[in-house]
Amino acid sequence: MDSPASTIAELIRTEDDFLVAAHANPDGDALGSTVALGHLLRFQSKRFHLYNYTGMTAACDWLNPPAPVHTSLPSWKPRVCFILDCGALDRVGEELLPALDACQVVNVDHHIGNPAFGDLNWVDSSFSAVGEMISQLARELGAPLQGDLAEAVYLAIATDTHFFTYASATPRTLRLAAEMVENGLELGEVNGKIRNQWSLNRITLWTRIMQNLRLDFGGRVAMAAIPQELYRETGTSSLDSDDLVSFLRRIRGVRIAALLREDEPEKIKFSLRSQGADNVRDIAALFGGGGHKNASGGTIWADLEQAKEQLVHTVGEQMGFI
Ligand SMILES: [Mn+2]
Repeated sequence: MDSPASTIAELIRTEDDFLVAAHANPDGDALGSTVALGHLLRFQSKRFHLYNYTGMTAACDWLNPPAPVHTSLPSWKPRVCFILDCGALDRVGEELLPALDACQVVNVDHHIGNPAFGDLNWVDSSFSAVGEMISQLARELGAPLQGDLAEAVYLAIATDTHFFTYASATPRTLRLAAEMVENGLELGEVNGKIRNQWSLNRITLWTRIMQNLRLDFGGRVAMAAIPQELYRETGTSSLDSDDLVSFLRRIRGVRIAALLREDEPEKIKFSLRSQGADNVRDIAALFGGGGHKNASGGTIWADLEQAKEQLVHTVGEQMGFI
């Protein structure tokens, strides 16, 4: 049987008029894989439209996409729509959803629990990032992993593995990175472009959050919370608290790190991080959430204080700390 990568590569060769979308409020993998796939479609001389509901982020404005990443749909009708890095279809945003009926949907994702919403589904949680999956399409299509394509793939894998510190970075991921470095990717330069993007406002936000973090169960659980007004007060957005939950894990002895974010007064988003055998996906699932074994999240419908108590209690119970 053909591998999913060869099936999709064949679709790219034989079809035309592609739309490429990833989840709104894109992270490095969403943008990196969108841009990388764009390079492959350019390489194949196809008509394509790169799309993101909320658009490119300022932190990634150094990327060189083959065409702009639009926040609106094309004037022409796409025949094939790639949906990248979306564990659930609604993450692409409400604008694209109605347009998908008219095209062939190709779902490329690495989230456990992806419901295979595409006409063609390549869902494989063994990949560190969707960008790593796109690199396999590049191989199938004979596109060299170098230059702007390599930078986009590297952005995806480096950010989703937190610079190769998560167990999701496999030998295959590291070989891919090594190959791109052999092909001329400048690690010092590209890591600087990815990492050195903080604003002073972001530092202020992190300082304010850290002042109120709490440790429970003898320091095995670290938890921080972000009230809605804190973003306003510090001139930041939720993108500025992106990696904070991983940072909490750096406290010695912490096994589970939790971050809660008040989106609306009774709508609290939470993220959990762990390491090794400590499974936070199962904990998130108890709240209707999902994700990966060591990185998960979900929503708690309660006020911020109640949500904190519910989450810390559930974590303690599931981990056997109580
Ligand atoms: Mn991803």
